[in-house]
Amino acid sequence: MFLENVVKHQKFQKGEYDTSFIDQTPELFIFPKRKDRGTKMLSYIGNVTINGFPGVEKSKRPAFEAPRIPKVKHNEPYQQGTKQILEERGAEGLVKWIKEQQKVLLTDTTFRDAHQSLLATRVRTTDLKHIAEPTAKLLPNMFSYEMWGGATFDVAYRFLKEDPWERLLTLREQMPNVLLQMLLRASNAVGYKNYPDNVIREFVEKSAYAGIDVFRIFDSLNWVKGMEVAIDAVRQTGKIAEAALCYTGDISNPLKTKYDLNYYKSLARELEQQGAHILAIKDMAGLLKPQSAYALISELKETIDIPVHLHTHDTSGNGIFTYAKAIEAGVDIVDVALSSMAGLTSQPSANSLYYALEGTERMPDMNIQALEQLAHYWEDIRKYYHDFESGMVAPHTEVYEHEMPGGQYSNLQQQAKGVGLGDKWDEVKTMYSRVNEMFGDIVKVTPSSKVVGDMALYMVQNKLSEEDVLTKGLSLDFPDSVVELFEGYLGQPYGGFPEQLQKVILKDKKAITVRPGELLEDVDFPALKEKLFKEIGRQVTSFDAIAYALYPKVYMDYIKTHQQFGDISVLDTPTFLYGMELGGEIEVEIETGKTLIVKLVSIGEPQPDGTRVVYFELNGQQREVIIKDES
Ligand code: 3PY
Ligand code: ZN
Repeated sequence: MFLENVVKHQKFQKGEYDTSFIDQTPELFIFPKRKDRGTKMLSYIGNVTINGFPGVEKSKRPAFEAPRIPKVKHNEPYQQGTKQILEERGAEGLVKWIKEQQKVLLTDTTFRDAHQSLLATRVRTTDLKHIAEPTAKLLPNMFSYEMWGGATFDVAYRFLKEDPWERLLTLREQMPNVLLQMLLRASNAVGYKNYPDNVIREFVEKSAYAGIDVFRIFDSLNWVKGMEVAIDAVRQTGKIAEAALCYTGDISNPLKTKYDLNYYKSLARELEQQGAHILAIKDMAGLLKPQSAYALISELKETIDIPVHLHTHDTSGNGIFTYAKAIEAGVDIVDVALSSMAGLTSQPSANSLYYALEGTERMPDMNIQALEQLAHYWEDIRKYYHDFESGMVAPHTEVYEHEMPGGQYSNLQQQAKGVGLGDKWDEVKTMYSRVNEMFGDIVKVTPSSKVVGDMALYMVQNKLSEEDVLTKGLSLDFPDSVVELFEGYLGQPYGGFPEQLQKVILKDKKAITVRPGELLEDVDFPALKEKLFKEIGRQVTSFDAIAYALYPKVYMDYIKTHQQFGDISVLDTPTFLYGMELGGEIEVEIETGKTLIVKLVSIGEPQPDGTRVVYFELNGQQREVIIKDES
């Protein structure tokens, strides 16, 4: 199979290969699934049917309608889009093209931030795959599709037990005409801590190779030094380095002076000098008010020469108004989500923006019927993931007080429940903003936002006030994430750390002020691959090696699940999350043209050793699996 992959590969056929061919072509090592996959899959289905899925209420499988997939002609070619502009004119040519556009351009975040913010990042590749081609064919005029990075990488391995690289390769194939975009946490890559420079470079190179065109790069403290390596790595690949300033505070509030217009202007200048092709304003909590958006965008357009791309969250309900003002002020690109995946902690709705701008000269080039049809699909898909919804059902203006990012709200709420503070959620939110003040009013976005959240939970749990922290701090064991922040391992905050607090948190530890990457030793990838090869007993791709370098434990747990159950990413989502009903039948396409028909026949009574026999039919043949009943 490997040889077959090699000889069929475009580069091989064109003779464009040398000794680096195999190393640079890691997808060749994605091997066909193992032979006993039928039984392994039945074990998974039996297990989830009996024991349920973490985070999903164990109940009867709801009756879901088949999702409405808009029909597009598979054989018809894709309309050319921004991807071809990048390929033909290069990064600088694409930037020039953006600046020439009169209409506002759009990025659709439905495949990434929308579900990260509404559904705890749980949307699976199969649900993205089924709508990828219709999306790219029906909305070929999008600037980009944000579909990777942020929390999706970790969640894919950790909870969905699927390979995020396969997601990227699959979507790239199905969406060849529009730029694909990812969110990169600069030196934190797609993780929660700083990684060695060569891990960042390797990650960027392989992501670009696998299909990412636009890298939105941000530092969780707006520390430009922490973004240098990532920006440079992206520029080296010929792709688009979109450097973000994270918006916090309120430029129109005269009492909030730390992050004022001048702060953002000089940050934008620095990012442009650092090599950004595009400037992103990353309003991760949705704090940018309409009039402030007008002021900020107008000033930035005067200050820098690169295009400006605005990202917000609609938590307060003011998102469309903010975009209208930003568009009036000349913003080049804005982020939206399809209506059924928009609003609340997600992005403002593309469908609403269409009507808000109808008839104006900056009206974006999009087809409202296409938006509505695609939104139907997502309306159906969203139901599968109901148990991961945050429970927020109405605009939440308290966000202007607590400043919690859209993607953090439901996560912190879960974390609070996990430590028994579910009934103290209001207190936790208030404490979150008090901790922010105590930390010196820092930028809060992954991972710095997580540190603020950890400290807020710690203080509520231990009934501590700010004064207690300062007076009793030397005898307190603060959460590791808090210590690391104050040690400087996430970088340096604007204005520095509050000194007295830093002393009690660090005790006798020393803080660093240099870029953490300068102190971290490079990962020896060949040695890592060899070690991993011994552990997992199969060829190790560069993709596997990066995943292991970023999250060794999460990656190894994923491998174990894979060994136990095989490739469960091929299961439909209702079966994956809820299992099967007695007498139910499903079809599973395990590879193109090869389908298994699975019927759940009966479930035996629990045995004294706590197991049950689950009886299936697999393509008409009786099969049984033994499952441990965890209840
Ligand atoms: C992430 O880092 O995942 C974010 O979405 C931050 O806003
Ligand atoms: Zn966001």
